[in-house]
Amino acid sequence: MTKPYHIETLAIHAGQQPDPSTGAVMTPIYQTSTYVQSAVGVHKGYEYSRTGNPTRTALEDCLAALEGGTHGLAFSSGMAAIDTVLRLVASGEHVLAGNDVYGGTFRLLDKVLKDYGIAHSFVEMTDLRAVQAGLRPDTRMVLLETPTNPRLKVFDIEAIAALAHANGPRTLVMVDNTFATPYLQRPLALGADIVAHSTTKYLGGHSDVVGGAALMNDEAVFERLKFLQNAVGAVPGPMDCWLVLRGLKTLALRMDRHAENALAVAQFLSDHPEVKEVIYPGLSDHPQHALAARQMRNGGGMLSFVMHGGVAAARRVVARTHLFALAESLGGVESLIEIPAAMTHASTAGSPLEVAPGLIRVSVGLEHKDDLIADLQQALM
Ligand code: P1T
Repeated sequence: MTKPYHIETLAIHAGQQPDPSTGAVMTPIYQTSTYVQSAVGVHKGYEYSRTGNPTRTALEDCLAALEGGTHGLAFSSGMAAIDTVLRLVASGEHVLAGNDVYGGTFRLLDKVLKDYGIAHSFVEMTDLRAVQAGLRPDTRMVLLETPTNPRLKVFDIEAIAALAHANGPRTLVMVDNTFATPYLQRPLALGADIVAHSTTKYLGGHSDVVGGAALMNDEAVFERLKFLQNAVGAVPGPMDCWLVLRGLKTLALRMDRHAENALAVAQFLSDHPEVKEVIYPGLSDHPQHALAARQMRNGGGMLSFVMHGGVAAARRVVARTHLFALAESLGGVESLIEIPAAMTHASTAGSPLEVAPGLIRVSVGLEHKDDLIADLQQALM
């Protein structure tokens, strides 16, 4: 049912039909580890829930449809999804990554995979010449987030995918679409080979589940990743799949309001005398605003800012907000605030990806924007 429907409709229906045995309109939570076989190897398509589970299948099909992919795989976390995709890279091969990524992705490359003979380098992907110069004959994977976590850089997916594919047939492009979601941007249509997600964030949308996903079109890539998903085993349980499915139904509504609120908060912060810099792709002074306007439906719900008063002022602000909870993660209905250098990105300390200690990151939620602005106003005083 992919082709003729808009993403709002796919988010509610793709992969989901009324349950054939009961008529239940909502996908049941198939809380089972195994499935009966009428004779050895004769079954209804499911043998064991690490390999496949009907609630998970519904989520995988829905997420694939939203990203415009033919195949989807769900994982137990965003890191599990990224780790499994990176197992396409063999020892002796290279990963070229953008120079701003989630701290866990940096840690996986720098503190885990390096020890297994997988090399990596980070480049400034707003500079296409740097991308070109960073590609090597042994580059198997180009990995980027856009907008990036936490600096909200916007990278040109189409141009980077073209450079990567010109490097040779083995070079694949993985875009972590967690910040934008398929409602704002669809990397597969722009040339990416694989889209990765932390479904913990906007896709689940309610801060009540940890999950991940990988979506793609290429049959051979899917078959290998499906094999790895089963062999490695980082699969989500049916209840977690159901929570993400439930969250997805309101994705379009939520993302429009997240962006409306984030723009209002970004404009308020930009006008505030104590604020030195605001980074939000939806503001016209963002360095890649024109690209963001072309590549994304709106500016999204994430922004970062820096106070004139530096680290001390930043720590004071995050301790004084009431509606914005001081917490890691993002993408839920409630607003969150954090200091990446000390929290989500602590693993980058001492590396070229180290985040400035005074940078404040905000996940703008769905509360009334006037209440959010008033909360920041009193915290900044
Ligand atoms: O937390 P998990 O579901 O494993 O997802 C990891 C991940 C992957 N990619 C991006 C862009 C992410 O932001 C994350 C998780 N990020 C946070 C927890 C955070 O607060 O930034």
